[in-house]
Amino acid sequence: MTQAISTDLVGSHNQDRRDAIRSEYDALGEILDRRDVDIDDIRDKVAAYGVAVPSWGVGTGGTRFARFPGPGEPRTIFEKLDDCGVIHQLTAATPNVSLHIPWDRPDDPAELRDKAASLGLGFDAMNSNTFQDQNDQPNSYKFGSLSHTDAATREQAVAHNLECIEIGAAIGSKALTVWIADGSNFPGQSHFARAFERYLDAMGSVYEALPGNWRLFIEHKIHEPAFYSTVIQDWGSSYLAAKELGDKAFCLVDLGHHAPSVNIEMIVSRLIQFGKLGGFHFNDSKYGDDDLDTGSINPYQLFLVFNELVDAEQHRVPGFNPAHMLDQSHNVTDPIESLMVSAMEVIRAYAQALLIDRSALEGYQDDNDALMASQTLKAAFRTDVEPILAMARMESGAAVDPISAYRQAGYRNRVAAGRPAGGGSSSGIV
Ligand SMILES: [Mn+2]
Repeated sequence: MTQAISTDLVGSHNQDRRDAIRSEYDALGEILDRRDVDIDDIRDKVAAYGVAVPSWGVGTGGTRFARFPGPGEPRTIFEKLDDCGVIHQLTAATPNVSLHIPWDRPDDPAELRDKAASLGLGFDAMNSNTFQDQNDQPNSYKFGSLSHTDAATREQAVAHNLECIEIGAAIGSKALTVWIADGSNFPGQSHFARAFERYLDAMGSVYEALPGNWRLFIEHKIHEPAFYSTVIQDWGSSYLAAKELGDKAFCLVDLGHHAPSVNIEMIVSRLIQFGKLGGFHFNDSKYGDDDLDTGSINPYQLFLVFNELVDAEQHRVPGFNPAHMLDQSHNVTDPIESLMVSAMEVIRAYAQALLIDRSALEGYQDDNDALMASQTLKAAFRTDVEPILAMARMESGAAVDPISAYRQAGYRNRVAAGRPAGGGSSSGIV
């Protein structure tokens, strides 16, 4: 396997921290033991957990106003995979990459699959793109894609999604995520019901083409780029579409795609209860679809989402298997650093949710003891689980402190020499 960061460097980095981590882990183990929690069980679950990295996340993103490229941006899907390999090598938390077509369209899918395998990576859901026009396409998506009023444009969008499935099948992916930018900017511009009907009809053709073991994820978004209405604006429309399409269609929750103050963890619970939670795009936001690093603004919300996921896992909800993916845009940080931090924040939320005293919580809920129910969640959230995460990383051969090891290795400067500025591929916010 190819390792971009010297394993000697990682080894000596960990050696320097080994005694401290062991002592912190043992101290936390005693605290958890008093709560009847076996710290090794939590560590094993943490070690087995993975969240997928989006290929577009390793490039510098932008805003509606400007994009400020960073040094050493990956120019091709192969260079993006190299960066994803670094993230996984140092965190042991991101074994899969989620690709975007056409940005990552390979000349030869087998070559892509081999490259990923050489880095110890696999592929999560494919992402189609009908929210921008490509140079060679006959019909424009300016006024929509899968829900466009023009049949030929809808057919073109369907054909693109079928190509994504075909490429994905060749590289070992088993899901397609569809987010459309279709919507309207003005009241009256679009007939809500007819647009949704056209979408369902077109998505039906995509659904029919899914291989037997594939899943279709429908990603909703309340606004942007359409500012008055979007065709799949919220989890209600997403659920209706998933229900209409069939058993292989599910809803995908991007944490930034909701109205302000929406209770996202409750949406997660509803989708779990009715068997339609397909997966996540983790990120964080303060105002809109900010695509900030996961857990950077509202870590408690992330924890509450994981409370629902662990609850479902422990109650063995049939068919429960949501895809966990990051979806962020990095404007002012090194994308590799942001993605490493976010992967660790997602795992932190998972570990904290595993610490919830669930039988106590259920007792307080039955007794209507609001204060103690809330305190039970807080007790888990307040626990500093960093020693568990660090131990899991160290034992997996990843770095105790991934950011520090990454900086020490000088990876960014090294690749910048071979990746001239201005060559960055288009990356966006989806
Ligand atoms: Mn997304």
